[in-house]
Amino acid sequence: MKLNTNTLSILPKNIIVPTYDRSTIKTGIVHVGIGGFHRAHQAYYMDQLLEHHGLTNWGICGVALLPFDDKIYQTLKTQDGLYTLTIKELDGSVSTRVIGSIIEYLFAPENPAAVIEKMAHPDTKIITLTITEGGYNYDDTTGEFNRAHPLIQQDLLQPDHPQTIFGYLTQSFKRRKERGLKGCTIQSCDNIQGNGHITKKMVLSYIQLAEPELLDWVSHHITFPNSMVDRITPVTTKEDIQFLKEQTGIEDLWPVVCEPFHQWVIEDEFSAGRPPWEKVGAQFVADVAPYERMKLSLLNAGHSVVGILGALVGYDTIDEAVKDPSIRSFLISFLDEEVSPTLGALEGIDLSAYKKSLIERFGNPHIKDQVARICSQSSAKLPKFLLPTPSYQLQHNGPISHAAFLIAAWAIYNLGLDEKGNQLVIEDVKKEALQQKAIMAKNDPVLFLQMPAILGDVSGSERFVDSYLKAYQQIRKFGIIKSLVTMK
Ligand code: CS2
Repeated sequence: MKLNTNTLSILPKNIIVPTYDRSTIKTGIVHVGIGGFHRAHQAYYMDQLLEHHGLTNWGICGVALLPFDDKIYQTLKTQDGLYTLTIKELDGSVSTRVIGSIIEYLFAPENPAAVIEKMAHPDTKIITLTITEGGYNYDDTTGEFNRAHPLIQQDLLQPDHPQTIFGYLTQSFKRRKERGLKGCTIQSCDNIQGNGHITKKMVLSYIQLAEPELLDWVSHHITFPNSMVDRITPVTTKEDIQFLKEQTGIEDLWPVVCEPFHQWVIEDEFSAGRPPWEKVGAQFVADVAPYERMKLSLLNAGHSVVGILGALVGYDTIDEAVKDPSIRSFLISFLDEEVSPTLGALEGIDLSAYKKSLIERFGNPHIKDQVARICSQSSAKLPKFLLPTPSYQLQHNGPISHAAFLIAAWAIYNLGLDEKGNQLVIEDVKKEALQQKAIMAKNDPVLFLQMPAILGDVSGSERFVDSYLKAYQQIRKFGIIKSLVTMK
């Protein structure tokens, strides 16, 4: 049975479906980046609110921004914005629901004017973003906006046909100002420390180049709250599509599978109002920074550790890799000895319980989170997730050997083969440069560290370099698992 509005009422009884009248819901949120994560997280929270709290102003308009986002746009169009979310518990039990909160969808490359208008529409109160860690277009060392990016240059030349989020937002702000409309909130839902601050800085940097006379209006009418988002959502596989069909009879072109855990911690700075997300479990706090630090440097960096080491050993999924005793104990000592001391006060949070639950979540064998997904775009992820830890530890004369080991493993990973000799699937915008450095490093390992835009200041530390060199030689000589044992 194909999934769409007409088939909703005849789906099997054990499938939870929206009972609210979707045709009466207005769009209050424009979301850019309708990938798996958004559909497992924010769209899920919104669906809960629409279902249980009778709101009618907060439907989502999903925007597919990039040409290769065509597939998700076509899927949503075919299915009237509906899709299934299957939650797989640790004990193997499974529940499936249809999410109805995405009411509209637009494909930016096909109709940029419609996207600008939607963003500028008076009913649009919030524009939320999941544009990936690399999507904010800043240099990881300087923290400054990369104005030389070719798409940024094109947006400056062709403001009415933008290709980047910066071009779109600027045009929509301009229209709001010209029409005497109120402002709105831009809310990043990506994994970046201070994601609201970064978004603000990058958007203002672009506006400074494109429409400097708009800066004053933006600073008075637009807010950029920080938030921490969390729910492990693997890439959808053919098996997921097949499983859904076999179990429920539903043919969903792009279902989403995720873990049961979800968390959303948000700063309450919404210039044009917001949905009462706290009614469905979101936390509003004055300062999200400690929560972000905790999540990024334990969960996301922990993921990279398990992913990169696991890839080299030849594991395909995160649960297999984290169940390897050597990888697991390396992860635990990294989190306990190197990361935890950097986190500062975390009021009301039981850190050991949080770390324990992380290991359990990584080990969920039913969601089959892919090592390849975790390792993808590591050149954008490591500077945000992992490197702040050794950076802090170097300043405080603390331990850095696990972080250095991981960077050595990453240098070897970029050679493109696992230890069984199988080709690694490396997805990274900087793939070629990384591979070149990795090859050069075979003769002189320190050369891999000479990538300041990715590795920042750690490569300037003699202590870090020594530890990296030691790990590099060991891994090349004995392989990952034996080298991990020597770390104990
Ligand atoms: C992962 C995240 O992409 C990654 O490297 O660590 O996607 C992670 O699964 C989410 O942030 C969980 O909230």
